[in-house]
Amino acid sequence: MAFYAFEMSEKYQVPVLLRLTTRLSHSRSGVEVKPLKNENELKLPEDKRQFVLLPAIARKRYKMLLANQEKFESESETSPFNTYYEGKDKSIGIIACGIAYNYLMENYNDSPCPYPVLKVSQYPLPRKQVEKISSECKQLVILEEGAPMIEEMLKGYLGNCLNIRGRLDGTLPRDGELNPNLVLRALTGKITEMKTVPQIVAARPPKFCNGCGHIDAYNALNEVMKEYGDGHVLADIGCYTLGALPPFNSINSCVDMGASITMAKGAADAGLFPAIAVIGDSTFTHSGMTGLLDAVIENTNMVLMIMDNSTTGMTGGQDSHAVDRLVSICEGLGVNKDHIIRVIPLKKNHEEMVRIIRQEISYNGISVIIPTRECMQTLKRKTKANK
Ligand SMILES: Cc1ncc(C[n+]2csc(CCOP(=O)(O)OP(=O)(O)O)c2C)c(N)n1
Ligand code: SF4
Repeated sequence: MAFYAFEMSEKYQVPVLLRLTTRLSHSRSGVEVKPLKNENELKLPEDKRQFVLLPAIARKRYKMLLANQEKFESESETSPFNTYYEGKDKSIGIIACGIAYNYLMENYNDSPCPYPVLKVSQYPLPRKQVEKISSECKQLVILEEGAPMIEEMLKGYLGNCLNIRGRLDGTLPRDGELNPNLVLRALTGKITEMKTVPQIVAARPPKFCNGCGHIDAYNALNEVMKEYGDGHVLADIGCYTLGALPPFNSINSCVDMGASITMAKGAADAGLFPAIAVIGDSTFTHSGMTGLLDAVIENTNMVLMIMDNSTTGMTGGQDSHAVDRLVSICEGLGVNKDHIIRVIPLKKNHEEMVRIIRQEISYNGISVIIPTRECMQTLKRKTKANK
């Protein structure tokens, strides 16, 4: 679908979004790989103002986008990703999209699905096929992950004249992920045979790896924060977010990449003391640096901890731009050299870390503490490769 999306994008000169839902993003399976295409030759846009989205130009581009809607719709009608299955039992018609289609079909492993099914994986909705299923069937059940986008759209397509069931009328839960059991209950009103989750995929709550440096950094921070109570530590997304869970309960926020620093700054501006920001090394170079510049310029009274494990741990250990650069980046942004302090998060250094965190909290200005120790997983992989 990614190949196809790029082709559509080139053909119509529009961005095409590939929409992934939670379970798909967190699944593994074999995939069929197409031969790679050669990269397009470098070519500047013919329309020199294509990417100059000043209001007057943007208004024209929007007209072009609207003019293309009919073409997009006819692409959807003939798309290989939108298919119509002619089931015999017309009491229900099913519109299923993405992974919800798999959940549906898991219920019909042994026998074909008795109902007509329109599988939608390309948008806008294929209008003719939607009209076909809605005119053929007494009611429609809409199966879609996430927000009930199709269900809401159908009200516009078909008006309220048709019996449409899905997340909006409670046939399916309004939030949360779907699964084959919920789908079966939506169709039959009951779960005849509960599908159980095989042991091998049983839930495993996330936790730090043994020996992770984040553990030692949080132990030190927790000891200091006992004196101040909850609500002072604004954090970010990465392995260190696991510090939100017991037994640590060290952090009080995780909103989006970089938000720790700007939220801590806002909290400090509003009078919170101490205000502590906790961010990973990769997240810092991705989108934390601008917030730090702001804090430097306004000499905000806060402590920033950059958890440097020399990698992007949470997403599988990709290289981090921050490696060997954190101190010079902070200096470059204007943090006072005396208040950029590296510590090694190890049990034996606990007292020293506690002392430094206390000392920097008592400094009236912006301090950066950098607990630095390599992620256990990348270290293991490197050691193995060296052997
Ligand atoms: C905008 C955005 N892009 C990508 C991600 C995926 N993501 C989750 S955590 C993370 C970075 C984690 O690396 P780091 O900050 O170094 O912390 P670590 O996991 O190594 O402790 C990324 C890229 C995201 N959450 N948001
Ligand atoms: S992957 Fe690395 S950073 Fe993440 S918990 Fe494990 S040791 Fe810590």
